[in-house]
Amino acid sequence: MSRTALRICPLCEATCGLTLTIEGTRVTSARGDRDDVFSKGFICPKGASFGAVESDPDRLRTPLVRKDGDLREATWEEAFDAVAAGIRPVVERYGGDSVGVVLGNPNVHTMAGALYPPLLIGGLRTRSLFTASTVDQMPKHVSSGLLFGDANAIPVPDLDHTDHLLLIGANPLESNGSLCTAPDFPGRLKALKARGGTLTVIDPRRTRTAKLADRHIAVRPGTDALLLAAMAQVLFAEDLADLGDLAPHVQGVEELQAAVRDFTPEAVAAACDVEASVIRTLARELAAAPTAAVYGRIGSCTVPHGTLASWLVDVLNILTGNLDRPGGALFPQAATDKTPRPAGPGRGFALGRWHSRVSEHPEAKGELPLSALAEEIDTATDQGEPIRVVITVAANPVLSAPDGDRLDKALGSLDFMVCVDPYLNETSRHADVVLPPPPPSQSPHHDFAFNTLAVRNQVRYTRPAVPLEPGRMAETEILARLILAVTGMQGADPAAVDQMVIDGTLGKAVTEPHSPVHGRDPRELAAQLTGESGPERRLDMMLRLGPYGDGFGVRPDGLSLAKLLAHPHGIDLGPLRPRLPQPLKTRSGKVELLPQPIAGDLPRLREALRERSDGLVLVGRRHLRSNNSWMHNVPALTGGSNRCTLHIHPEDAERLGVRDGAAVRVKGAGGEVTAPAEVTDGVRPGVVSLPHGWGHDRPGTRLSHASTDPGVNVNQLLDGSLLDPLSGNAVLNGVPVDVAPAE
Ligand SMILES: Nc1nc2c(c(=O)[nH]1)N[C@H]1C(S)=C(S)[C@@H](COP(=O)(O)OP(=O)(O)OC[C@H]3O[C@@H](n4cnc5c(=O)[nH]c(N)nc54)[C@H](O)[C@@H]3O)O[C@H]1N2
Ligand SMILES: Nc1nc2c(c(=O)[nH]1)N[C@H]1C(S)=C(S)[C@@H](COP(=O)(O)OP(=O)(O)OC[C@H]3O[C@@H](n4cnc5c(=O)[nH]c(N)nc54)[C@H](O)[C@@H]3O)O[C@H]1N2
Ligand code: SF4
Ligand SMILES: [Mo]
Repeated sequence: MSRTALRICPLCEATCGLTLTIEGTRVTSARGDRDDVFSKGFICPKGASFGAVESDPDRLRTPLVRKDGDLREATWEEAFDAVAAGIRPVVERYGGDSVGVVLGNPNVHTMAGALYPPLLIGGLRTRSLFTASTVDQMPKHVSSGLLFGDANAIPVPDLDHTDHLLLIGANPLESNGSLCTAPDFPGRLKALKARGGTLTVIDPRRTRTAKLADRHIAVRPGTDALLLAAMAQVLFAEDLADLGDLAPHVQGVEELQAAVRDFTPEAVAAACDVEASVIRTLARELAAAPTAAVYGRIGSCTVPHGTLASWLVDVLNILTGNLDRPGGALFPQAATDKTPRPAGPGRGFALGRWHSRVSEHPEAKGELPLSALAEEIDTATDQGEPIRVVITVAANPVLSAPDGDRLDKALGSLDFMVCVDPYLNETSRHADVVLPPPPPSQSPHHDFAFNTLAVRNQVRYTRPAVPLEPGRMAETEILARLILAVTGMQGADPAAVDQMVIDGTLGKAVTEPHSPVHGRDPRELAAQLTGESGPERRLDMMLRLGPYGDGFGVRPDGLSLAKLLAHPHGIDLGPLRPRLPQPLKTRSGKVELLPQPIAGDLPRLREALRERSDGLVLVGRRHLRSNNSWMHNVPALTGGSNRCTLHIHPEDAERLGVRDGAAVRVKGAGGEVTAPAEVTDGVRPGVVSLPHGWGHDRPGTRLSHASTDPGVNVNQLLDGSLLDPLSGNAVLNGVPVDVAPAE
């Protein structure tokens, strides 16, 4: 007997609603849910392989605990006892900072990852926090923090209504979008063109997205900040800057004008390898469009001037009056956002409140650069204790961060390591305890993070489609128990963790004048919460306190968990709407257009005008049927064009004597790898491309399919020293390399 159940897809940021077919406890197929209020039936090949992804026989079914050097299957009780015994003595002797917490990308794709890590970090009192953000979007957080006073206030292009989209360093036809949650991104781009809009793509590769564009500019990698600064300069010089309704909310326009004055198109053209006249045209088109949105992603973030480029993306939106207006770039309002407080000055955003021990990198958003994790473990200084224990949750930094070999060695030298991960992979092979979450069909799902980045306000929740198998533990419970184990409360009831959050949140809400529950009794409110589990009760609380919530009875038609459960395909909350000045939390209460740290970084950008090298630089790429490091073990998603090859332009190939299909050696500051060449004019001359997440040839892993075609780890070419200084983000694109035929 088969049945169907709904499940939001967790495999990328598009958050498509899926209809799963289930036989017994097995997901046998997945199709798009046509009634989903947001995705309306869209599905991609990864979503269609949902069943294959989760039934991978290499997925761990029980915890593993290291005994006499080997990882062996163990009970949950043994596993958490081992965690407490391994971590507590280290915390007591060396303090919380001696425990490094590493959070990987899939945390933003699970409810557990949204609800528990803050408590883990708070409970440990550790400042040794490293996440995938510093190999990804930290520059955007920093620029938003500085411009708007809130690192999480990220404007999203109004994809469905804009007349002109300028897309920089993003390839949504493969990635399905990022920091812009839009199921069927490809369809939405085609709709933009069908309604007469224009698409411009800036990318050193002629990607599938670039092929769709009206204009493709194959910029030299790493130079977008120069190009965007020149566009801003043109807007001022040609009197095209027009803030419109934004003007009263923005300060620093004149200072900005002065700051970009010398970044003329002529001055940047050679560095960017884009003609000055083309840069002028880009600026004019942006200003002339009835509405327009500038949007930058990986290729604009993971570069030496990532924060400046991210800042300039919003500067251009602001100067053309497109920030916070329909058709431009707007701030979404998610159902689980905090109760909106009245507009007015806030606390602002601070950078560098503390520094890493070894290289003294400033923290950003409470995090240290993932690039610095290895040295924080393997280097002694007189500035405090090194990291002796690492806890990873959904992270594979041995492949995703620079210099995996060094990190690999460092992880092997730890006193103790715990990984919450479904796989025994390049990172978790070093663990003393592995705690495997259940497959996604057995987990509830709500997108806490991606709804704050979605092109339409909407809310959806799916309960587990399949009941937890015997012997499994929900990831929410794993993390709650982990928190108890590392804070000296091993064995306590995990429900206490949720109750603590509920009591704390409601206790605070009743004291806030702007809260719908101001002045009420928190115990009375807590008693009203519904839900089958702690996480569900927390979701109910957040929905009810949130911007669309029922305010615990104040707005009876508002949102609650019960209401959401009554709408299994989700609830549409309408298009993105102007919200300024409410989201601003700067000290001035305005958009601060030229914040001091940005002004302080502009001289470095000016220097980049002079740095010219004629050597090859490396960029990455993504493949539709893959996802970072962890989907190469699923046969249905591998093979074909999804390969770890070096793309190289025919001119460069000829000059270097590289033949299509032949092995080439690629050398960077951090090491050397050998991969087959794929000669293609899909990359511009001077640029080569290797995808990331490969290199599955280390011993002690359980990745039987991935290890048959391991590929190479592109991040071994990096030594971890190249960072965007303001954000601590790793430079992963535009990295100098040498390429030669392999002997
Ligand atoms: N050169 C280069 N390097 C890059 C990038 C690049 O473009 N170029 N991209 C960077 C980016 S954007 C990112 S986000 C990072 C990603 O880097 P990471 O977050 O380190 O890597 P992932 O491969 O996404 O997966 C992390 C781990 O999550 C586990 N996992 C999967 N599902 C679950 C789950 O439900 N629960 C738990 N607990 N674990 C799960 C997987 O088994 C895997 O071990 O890589 C970065 N590295
Ligand atoms: N299929 C698939 N989907 C994914 C992922 C995946 O691994 N596979 N990963 C997910 C994650 S974690 C993320 S963060 C998102 C990322 O989403 P996207 O940012 O859309 O990802 P990419 O496909 O890496 O696109 C980055 C583009 O930037 C270009 N680029 C490189 N350097 C530069 C430069 O200096 N300037 C400019 N202008 N462009 C440059 C590259 O050629 C590439 O085409 O994708 C998510 N979705
Ligand atoms: S686009 Fe992303 S969310 Fe949608 S089905 Fe594919 S992997 Fe899943
Ligand atoms: Mo990412």
